[in-house]
Amino acid sequence: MPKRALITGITGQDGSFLTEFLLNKGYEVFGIIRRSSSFNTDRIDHLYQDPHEPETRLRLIYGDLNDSSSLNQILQRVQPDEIYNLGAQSHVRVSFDVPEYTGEVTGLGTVRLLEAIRTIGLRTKFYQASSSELFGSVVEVPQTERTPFRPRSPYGCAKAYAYFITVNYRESYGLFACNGILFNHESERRGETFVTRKITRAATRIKLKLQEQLFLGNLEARRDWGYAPDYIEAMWLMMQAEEPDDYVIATGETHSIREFLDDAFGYLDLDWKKFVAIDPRYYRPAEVDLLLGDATKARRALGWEPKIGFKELVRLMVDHDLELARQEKATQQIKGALLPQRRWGAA
Ligand code: NAP
Ligand code: G4F
Repeated sequence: MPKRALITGITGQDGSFLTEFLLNKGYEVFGIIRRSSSFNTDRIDHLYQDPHEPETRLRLIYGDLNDSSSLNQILQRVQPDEIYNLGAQSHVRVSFDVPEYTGEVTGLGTVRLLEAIRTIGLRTKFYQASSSELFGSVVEVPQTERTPFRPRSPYGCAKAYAYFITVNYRESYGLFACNGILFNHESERRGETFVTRKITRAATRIKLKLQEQLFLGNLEARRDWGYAPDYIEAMWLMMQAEEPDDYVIATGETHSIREFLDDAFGYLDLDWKKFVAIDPRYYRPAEVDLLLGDATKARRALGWEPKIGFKELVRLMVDHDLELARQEKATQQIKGALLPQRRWGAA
């Protein structure tokens, strides 16, 4: 019998890579999706098979982390061996605009799942997508599993609740539950309102004269950026360990937004200073200035280490987005219009 995994957040960056990873390992994968007025399965469409095919190993089910009854029904029906809770309102800047909603989805969504596991009596393993945002205004550099949490946003606070409730269910009910405290990880599938992808999309569109300017917020913040598929492997390794535990997953390198701009625009032979303007609406009421992780524990206990470094990450994202821009340019030449940068919202 193949193992069964249930993924919340399957339509997101990590959900899509995790689905590929688990299907390649022979798992049956069940994903919870939300109803949306437009298609929201772009990242997993290439994996979807005919649901009437007997060989189908990926199935999507409607549900929501804010809806306990849907979660209970799905868990009863699927009886998964492993649950990966990746679903979240995951945008830090947006969490200041919708703090209560972020608390519901990103914080309470976790206890809804854990309670469903407990009350049904499921013998499943549980992975919680914890975040380096927990460290917030950091009290030490680098950050490890022992570094105290000082979250700086409604998102960080919601993730702190989710982290501790996961530990609590492990300690109270003996559940195999682990927290992956993942530092920023990016890819060609990263959401376009996160800073790395916003930069690589804009730089490549500017290169092809599809866009004239890029509006950003704080350029001084520093992040420990890795490549998402490397981090997916770490999630799975945690779930295969003898005992459940919590792990920092990071590259051990930190870079500023400025350095990301240097590398992304530089790779395209462009000087970003000519194109980037500051728009204060992208500032956050409270900023996380510096993140730098120490993944020694994961390296020793799980044998995990990142394969893709900073420069390679920037290049692979730029290469991907340059191809997208070329396709866009071809369409534009037919339509004959210059599209501005999308500037809806504050992200
Ligand atoms: P993402 O691309 O923003 O994906 C978030 C996913 O959550 C989407 O599939 C989204 O569905 C789903 N979702 C949102 N609200 C939901 C709800 N009410 N019920 C069910 N699903 C809901 O995020 P990601 O980058 O893949 O990150 C995955 C997880 O890791 C998140 O929990 C994030 O907070 C955490 N994390 C990410 C990073 C990082 O650097 N990427 C680092 C640390 C932790 P729709 O497509 O329908 O919106
Ligand atoms: O790309 P970001 O929005 O990522 P952030 O806030 O670090 O959060 C991401 O990583 C967390 C892990 O630490 C995850 F838990 C979370 O779900 C998410 O995936 O912003 C990175 C930095 C910030 O300091 C921000 O102020 O970039 C700065 N920034 C500057 N201009 C900008 C912009 N960020 C965004 N999104 N948009 C800008 O225009």
